[in-house]
Amino acid sequence: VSLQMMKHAWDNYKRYAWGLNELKPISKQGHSSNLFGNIQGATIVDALDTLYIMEMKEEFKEAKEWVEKNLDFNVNAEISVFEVNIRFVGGLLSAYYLSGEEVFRKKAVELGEKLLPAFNTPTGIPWALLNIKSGIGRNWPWASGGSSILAEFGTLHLEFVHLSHLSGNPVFAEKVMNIRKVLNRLDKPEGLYPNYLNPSSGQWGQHHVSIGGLGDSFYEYLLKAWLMSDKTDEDGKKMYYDAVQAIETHLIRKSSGGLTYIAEWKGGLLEHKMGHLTCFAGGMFALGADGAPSDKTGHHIELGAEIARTCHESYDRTRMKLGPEAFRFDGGVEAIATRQNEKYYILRPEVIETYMYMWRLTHDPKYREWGWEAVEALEKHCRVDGGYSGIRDVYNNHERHDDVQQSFFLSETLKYLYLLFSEDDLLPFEHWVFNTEAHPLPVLHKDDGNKEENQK
Ligand code: DMJ
Repeated sequence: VSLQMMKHAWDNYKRYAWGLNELKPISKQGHSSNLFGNIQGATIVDALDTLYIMEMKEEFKEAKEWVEKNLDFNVNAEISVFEVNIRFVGGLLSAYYLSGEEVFRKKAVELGEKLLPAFNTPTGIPWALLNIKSGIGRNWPWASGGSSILAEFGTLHLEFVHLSHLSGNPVFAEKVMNIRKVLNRLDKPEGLYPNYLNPSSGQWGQHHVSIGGLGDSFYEYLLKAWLMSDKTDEDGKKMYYDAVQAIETHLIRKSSGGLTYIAEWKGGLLEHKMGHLTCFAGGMFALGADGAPSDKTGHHIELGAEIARTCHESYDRTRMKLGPEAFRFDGGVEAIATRQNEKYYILRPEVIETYMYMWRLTHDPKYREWGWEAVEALEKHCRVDGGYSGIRDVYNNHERHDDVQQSFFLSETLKYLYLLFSEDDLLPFEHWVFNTEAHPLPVLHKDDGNKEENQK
């Protein structure tokens, strides 16, 4: 089924928005997001590995040809370093590792080089935004006193380690190792990492902590850096398990109805709200169970299972059986969005992602059942003639579509669904880690460097 869904999403993108970043499936035209500046083709690059994995050979071939001829980074564009890294660098790296086609390696390294000026700050903590022509960077104007964002500068590690590996140029890995160093020198309030860090002063901004937006994939990349290093990156390991400990103590709570959730922390006060983005953490906790002290393994799996259950409830308690952007545990509600501007669903993957991890790690059939419920809801409410669209209010009887087919729907949501219903030996966890945009990257074994050398 996810293959049919992919075909519908891809064919319509191809028909109405080919070469542009994303598709507007209702108005049947291209959608451009300023996150990618003038870099074009986000959907193509994000979808490459999904096409490959699903064995959509024709489509993969036409996507590759587009990359060869048209993917161009010599543009005057201000881009989000984080978004371009996870979608474009990550997408190109995976396409290279899966297919072995040199063009993807070349483009990934070329783009990586374009991103390097973002690290020209007094501390080496990169800017959020970068003009890839002039090399001038800056931060989001709304981010606490000129701060960089934890989930942005903390989500470069996996890709940059691979860029060094594939280019033979150590500079990429050095840049991300330095981020670690800066973080390790800082005092952390209650052992927690605030979402904001000023790249000039090297001091934290506001003490807001989140495992959802602004924080999320920083934690994910600590764990995955350790896994991707064939479990040799002890620093990454320690930082991850220490962080989880602090998160459990200060952010994880149980509702009176028995649902475990992860709240947001604002200078010591809890906001009892959990984002859809935060739901990825169920899969993360379960994936990290193995490396936890042996008396804690079961506990980390259990935590993953509880987060999966809570997130499933957030879907089940809506009219459309699709989860809202954020749900609350206060004012008499549990796992329900109470604010109008938190009731939308934009084809995000995190809940299905967690089902996929939980399925692989426990084989409890309920995760496939829950995944199937999501498929049915997507088909019923998000599928339109011209592709798939997000929904403005999942509690409403009638769909009001937002008219965007997000590129992560093809790279993540559909890929995780496909994996949920595939055998475990398709991209096994021993050999692959998924970047935060679901692009698989191989685990690097100690002798990998030599092997590459031998092949040359
Ligand atoms: C994706 O780009 C990535 O999963 C990122 O980590 C968070 N936001 C979207 C999907 O919701």
